[in-house]
Amino acid sequence: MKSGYVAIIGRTNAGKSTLINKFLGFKLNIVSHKVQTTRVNVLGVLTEGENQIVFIDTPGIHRAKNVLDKFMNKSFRSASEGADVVVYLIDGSKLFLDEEINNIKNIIEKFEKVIIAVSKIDLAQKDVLAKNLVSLNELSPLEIVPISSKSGENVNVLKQQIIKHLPEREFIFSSDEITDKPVKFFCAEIVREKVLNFTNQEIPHGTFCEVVSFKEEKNIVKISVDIICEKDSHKAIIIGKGGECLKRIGTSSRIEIEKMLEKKVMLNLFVKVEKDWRNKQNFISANVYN
Ligand SMILES: Nc1nc2c(ncn2[C@@H]2O[C@H](COP(=O)(O)OP(=O)(O)OP(=O)(O)O)[C@@H](O)[C@H]2O)c(=O)[nH]1
Ligand SMILES: [Mg+2]
Repeated sequence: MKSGYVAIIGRTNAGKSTLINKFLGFKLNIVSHKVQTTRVNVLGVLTEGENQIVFIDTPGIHRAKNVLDKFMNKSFRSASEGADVVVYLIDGSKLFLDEEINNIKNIIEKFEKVIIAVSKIDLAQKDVLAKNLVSLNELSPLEIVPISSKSGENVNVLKQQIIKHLPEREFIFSSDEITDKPVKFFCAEIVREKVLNFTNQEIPHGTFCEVVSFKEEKNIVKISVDIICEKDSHKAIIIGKGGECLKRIGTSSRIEIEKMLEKKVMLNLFVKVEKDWRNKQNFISANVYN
């Protein structure tokens, strides 16, 4: 029997959450083409036969500009420290920067078991991918696996490599568990994903969503979610002309939450302003990381 924690780390937008969803075979984590989508560590448990992989989705590594960023960067470090295997995911479709190669070198020195996965190979031009793979030559991870979560190429190979390096251990979670987070967390995340999809510029990054009420009735679940943003002008954009934007966020969130809960949902959204919340330590500790 093998079981262990596997931290998936890497820069923002490398495709970490997409990869974990692909491993699990369903959408657990929210994903977007915008940077800094994932904000907290989320466990995704994959139990297959005698093996259990507990994936830790982490916020992408990025330069900290505010208190929230610092929290996010701490998350990937704590995930790596508690992990049996660390998978560093790097976007293979763009030429690797020396700075990132140095980062990976440090991670390989610091942690015992590091696998490098080169992502988005479906997008990568052949010469770019070839150059990228050459620039990894000087590193000595356990394995280097080029993958695509989109086409599925080598995702199984990566899974087998991860299992190879897992410790012999009883399962950490029971085999029917899939995550450490409550359903309310995922409801709020789905709404935040739609805000990311339907708004632009700095608005999505300054938005925080919270389920304030969750009432399960016989045939319907009634859910209220607060969308908290940083400025009155942002609130106006999220609501949109005649409430159009909020309506789109609401409809698309409701459809996805209904799919997740397998039940009809009535979703109420409220947009609120908490000025500069990303720099308020108390607000972040009390809300985002509780
Ligand atoms: N073509 C292609 N796109 C991908 C692949 N993997 C991820 N993407 C896209 O890359 C973008 C970022 O994906 P995420 O999974 O949100 O990236 P992340 O690393 O979790 O990002 P953060 O949470 O911000 O750290 C999304 O638009 C994905 O659809 C892939 O293998 N191929
Ligand atoms: Mg993510």
